[in-house]
Amino acid sequence: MKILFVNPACLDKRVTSDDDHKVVPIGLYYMAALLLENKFDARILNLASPAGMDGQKTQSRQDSNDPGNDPVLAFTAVIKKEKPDFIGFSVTNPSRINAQACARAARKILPHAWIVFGGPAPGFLGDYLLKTCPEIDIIVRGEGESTCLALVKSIKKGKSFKGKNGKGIKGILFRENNKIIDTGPAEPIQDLDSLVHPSKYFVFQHLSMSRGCPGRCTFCNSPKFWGASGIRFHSAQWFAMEIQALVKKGITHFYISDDTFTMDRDRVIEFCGLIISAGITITWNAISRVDYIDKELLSHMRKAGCIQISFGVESGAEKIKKVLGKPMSNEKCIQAFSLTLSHGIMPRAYFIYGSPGETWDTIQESMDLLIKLRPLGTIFYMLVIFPGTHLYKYALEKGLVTHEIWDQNIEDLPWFTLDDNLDFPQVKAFGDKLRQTFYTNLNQFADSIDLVEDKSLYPFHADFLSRLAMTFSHGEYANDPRIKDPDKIAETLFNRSLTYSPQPRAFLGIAMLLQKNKNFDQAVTLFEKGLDHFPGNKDLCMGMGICLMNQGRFKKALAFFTPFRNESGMGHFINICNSQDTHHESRL
Ligand code: B12
Ligand code: SF4
Repeated sequence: MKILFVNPACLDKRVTSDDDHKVVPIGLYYMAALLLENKFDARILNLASPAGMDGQKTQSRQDSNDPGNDPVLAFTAVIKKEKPDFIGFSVTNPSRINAQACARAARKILPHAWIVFGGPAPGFLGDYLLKTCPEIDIIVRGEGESTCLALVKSIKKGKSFKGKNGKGIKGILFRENNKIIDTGPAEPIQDLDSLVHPSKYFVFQHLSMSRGCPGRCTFCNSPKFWGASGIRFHSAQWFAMEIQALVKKGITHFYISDDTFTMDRDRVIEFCGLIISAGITITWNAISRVDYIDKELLSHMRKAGCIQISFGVESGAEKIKKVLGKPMSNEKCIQAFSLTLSHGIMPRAYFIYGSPGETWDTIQESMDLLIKLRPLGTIFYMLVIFPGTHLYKYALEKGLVTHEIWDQNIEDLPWFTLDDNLDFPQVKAFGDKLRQTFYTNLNQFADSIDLVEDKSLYPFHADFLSRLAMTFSHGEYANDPRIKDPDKIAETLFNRSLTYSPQPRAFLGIAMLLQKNKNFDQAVTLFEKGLDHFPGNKDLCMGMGICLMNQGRFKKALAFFTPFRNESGMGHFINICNSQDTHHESRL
């Protein structure tokens, strides 16, 4: 029996534009790994990425001959070739339109294939999707592994998953005699470690240690999705093993996607200890809440490779925080941001604007808080509401919306469209003002970083400052017109980095800035210093080689390139050096 799991694209325009929409949901890896372990033929097709996420057994759109930019065409090409018996879509609200289009196409091409929808959108819109999309056979609600395995097994044996008198497989919805049958919630998997390690079969960067969240934010459906039976965790050992397996497959940076990663601090400390004692060099980002952070925890996290923590701050106005169900005080947020930053971890703030009751006064309060938080990264979201959230329920009850809204070609539902006191130009202006406040103050935030005086953290401070400097000199902040003199900020940060510990990225960064200003002699001196500390470092050798080429010293440059002659791109530099007249150089 052939199973094809599909990550459908969000609305088409986003397909190639935003990396966040190309990620295969971790849940698909869990389910596919479980089925593979049970000797089923399971694959994953990523329609959200033209390039594809290419873990083994993951099929990208490019594999499918002629995907072009149309995910539905790419999908049909794959199913015509593969002829799966069971097609399982992982569906979010933004991807439901493409998922439905694929389901329609699949029904025509493979009339007998089972078409199954699971994931966040079907979790709360199951009835609606079954009513409006006759091509869907089954909706899986909530956690998928046990339900999916049971379904596939029963289909393979030709047994009915429907059962009699409602005794079918739990956790599903289906049609029978023009009625929708709901078998009720499935038993949550209590021991997450009993699941097959997805890394056994796939390669990926997003992963999570827990399922569920202690929060009750009114705009979020995650706690409800993962069930009332409480939060469940992988053991620290299982999770560390998963990371180590992925490191062996070449991954060095991870996105730890737990809703609130640090809610069980002792487990996180144990996990960090395992990573540190394994001696692997990795970096990772996490998401947490400002009331689940303390010094000891942060110190462990930093030493285990954590370089960024995102916190949902949402607003600086008490009135808005109340509406959003975020009880954390501004003081608590400020403390958490300063503590995180002081450990050399980049604190990133999520803000929401356009909430019920939002005015220029509440936006001003958010801006005031933003300045006090001094975040080094931010994401500003316009409030959108999804089924399964408290705010959506409120809107249904007040008659502001019906499920039929999802007939429209929209990814999500911005709150302002339901609110007489708000409109798009105003809400957009709120967002623009918040972003402007962040970017125009960012140089000051970067200038005033206060790091803890803990010698064991000095190499990590050096790493942090030089990483941040790179975002100003070459990364995300380098070409943003709202940021004043990013090279100057970068230079200061690189120099500060070197006061903590020698750091190849800092030597390289300063030398590159010097080169940019045609200050080749000083750049060479700095490369030499860097190479004294890190002999044979590839980036420093490359930089030195290029700098020497700029000085016309090709023969000398060649000596820095040749040890890396087999690396991609190096041949180009070697050829240039070889083709130059080196007689001239000997006189230099
Ligand atoms: C990490 C994360 C991301 C990451 C990685 C995304 C990814 N593709 O995994 C990034 C940052 C890239 C991201 C992006 C976005 N995300 Co996001 N994300 C999450 C988060 C925090 C964790 C996801 C996760 O790993 N869960 C753990 C795994 C095990 O669960 P899972 O993948 O959902 O799979 C399980 C079940 O859903 C089910 N299942 C899933 N698919 C299928 C398919 C079948 C056939 C079956 C049987 C079962 C099944 O079984 C799986 C195993 O138990 C969730 C919240 C949450 N805690 O779930 C939000 C969440 C999924 N994201 C959300 C949103 C809105 C987005 C964005 C649209 C944000 C934006 N405005 O740009 C984008 C677009 C994503 C997309 N492709 O549609 C919403 C979706 C709401 C909705 N109703 O649609 C969520 C639920 C957050 C929220 N509470 O609002 N996200
Ligand atoms: S927004 Fe974050 S903290 Fe709030 S309930 Fe959702 S996952 Fe939990």
